[in-house]
Amino acid sequence: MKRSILCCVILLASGVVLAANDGASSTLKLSDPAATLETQALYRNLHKLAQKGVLFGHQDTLAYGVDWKADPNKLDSDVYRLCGKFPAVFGWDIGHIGTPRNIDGVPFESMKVWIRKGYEKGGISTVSWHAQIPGTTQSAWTQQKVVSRLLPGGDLHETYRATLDQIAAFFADLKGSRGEPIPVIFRPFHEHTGDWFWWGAKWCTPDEYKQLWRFTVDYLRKTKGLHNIITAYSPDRFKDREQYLERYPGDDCIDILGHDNYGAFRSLKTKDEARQALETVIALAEEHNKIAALTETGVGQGPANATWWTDVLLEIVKSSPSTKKIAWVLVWRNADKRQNYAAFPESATAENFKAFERDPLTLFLEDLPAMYK
Ligand code: BMA
Repeated sequence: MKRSILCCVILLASGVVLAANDGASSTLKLSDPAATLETQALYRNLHKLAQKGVLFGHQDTLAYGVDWKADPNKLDSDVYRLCGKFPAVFGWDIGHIGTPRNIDGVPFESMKVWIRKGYEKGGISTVSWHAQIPGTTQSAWTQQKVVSRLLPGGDLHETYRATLDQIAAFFADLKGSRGEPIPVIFRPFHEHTGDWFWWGAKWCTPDEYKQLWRFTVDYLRKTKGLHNIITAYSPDRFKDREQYLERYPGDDCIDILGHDNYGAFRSLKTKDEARQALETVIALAEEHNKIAALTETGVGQGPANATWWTDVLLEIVKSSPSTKKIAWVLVWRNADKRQNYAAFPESATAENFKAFERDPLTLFLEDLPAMYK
């Protein structure tokens, strides 16, 4: 057998191989061999777009903004109010799944409506999970060794399965107009290089962390039959590629090599660290035939950061040919006047954000080609 054919057969056996007809040398590989066609298309198109643009994302953008809450029957966003375009990537969080409202008060039923509307408009939804300790109301920030107890054989394993059943029901309810499952990017157990969450590095071994991921993904895919899930791994700040990969669950489990980084993106004082972090994530994504993303970043929208969008964020993203290949950047939520990461009409960063939007590199919802075909 020719080496190239053999190679192809091996790849086909371990995941969905998506030919990348965009000049990229790699063969893109989605971890779910049974991913739906729309999920495969989204992954392929995200990779293709990443070669020429950077999608802008915002957490909870459709649900509320500074001083307002949305009506689920219409689409609104601080970003839209300011520049007339919506983010291309919609961030959501399923913390407090199993109750009517998420960790930040967003009703789960409304969240489903917004995910459906976002999809109909051609946008992309990514779902993080500030998970309470399963079966309890103890928050994600509970610093306690609990991961091993959730794994098969652990005393909380059945409880964990029940929580995953609730998540599976939420994902299964996301259907497009033809009844097709809506692809979503699932980003649980994030920032695990820190020790602030119960799944953080201090509270479980690398093996336990990987097992938690692998059990979760297998359960959603194989037991619950969900094939509309693209997974994102997102360490917080890391010192080198070894630390980035130390808890990586594997190419057959993960699709997006993400990174959460607020600290190094605050100002140009840490530009080198931020650039190197992006370069590492992008190089690793290329080596693993995956997609790289800056899954969380941002600063407050006050006068001290008036030109942050172009002079810091874009400056870092454009700092090398490699860094420009980050598929998206997502900024966190606009909770109120004190906690806000996207510009809004009265914010000190408003004019600069418009320049960021006009930059040819940035892509908003209205700039996207069809992502699901
Ligand atoms: C944090 C803050 C909190 C929020 C949590 C989950 O970074 O925004 O206010 O509850 O994320 O979204």
